[in-house]
Amino acid sequence: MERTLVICKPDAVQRGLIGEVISRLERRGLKLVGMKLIAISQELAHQHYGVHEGKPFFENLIRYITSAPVVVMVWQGPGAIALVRRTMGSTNPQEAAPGTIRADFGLYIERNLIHGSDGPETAEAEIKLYFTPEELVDWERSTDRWISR
Ligand code: IDP
Ligand code: MG
Repeated sequence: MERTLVICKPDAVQRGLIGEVISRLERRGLKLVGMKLIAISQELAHQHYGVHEGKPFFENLIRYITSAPVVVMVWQGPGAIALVRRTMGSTNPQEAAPGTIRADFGLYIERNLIHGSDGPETAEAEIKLYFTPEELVDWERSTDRWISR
């Protein structure tokens, strides 16, 4: 089953929106298999966002993601990667579709509340970056038979 990394970014944590994000993903039917509150170090931030190094917003992005604690999570389900991306909305909240997390709670691209892996390779690499295998829990959910076929 597909897994994806989700981060409630510092603004989501500071604004008390952790529960809102979790609730939306839970209601969607996805299963939470890992979660922790952490402070992202400079080194981890550079590893995670290395692909954006050199872009004009890079330094600001590093400052943003390291500015306060974040909640990192792994969510599992069929097509979880794309499903989370659609639930998040476009990178720029101004362009995100109404009903998405970024549209419902965001105004600026620099404060867009949530991260979600953008493909199978990045999901695998990002999950490894934040979680050891022992920190991920493979569990049976009693509601699964009402959610899956
Ligand atoms: P994503 O988070 O929707 O996958 P990416 O293009 O991977 O978007 O960018 C990573 C993060 O970098 C964004 O979520 C946002 O926080 C920040 N970012 C991306 N583009 C810009 C920009 O043009 N200005 C400022 N920040 C940006
Ligand atoms: Mg991205």
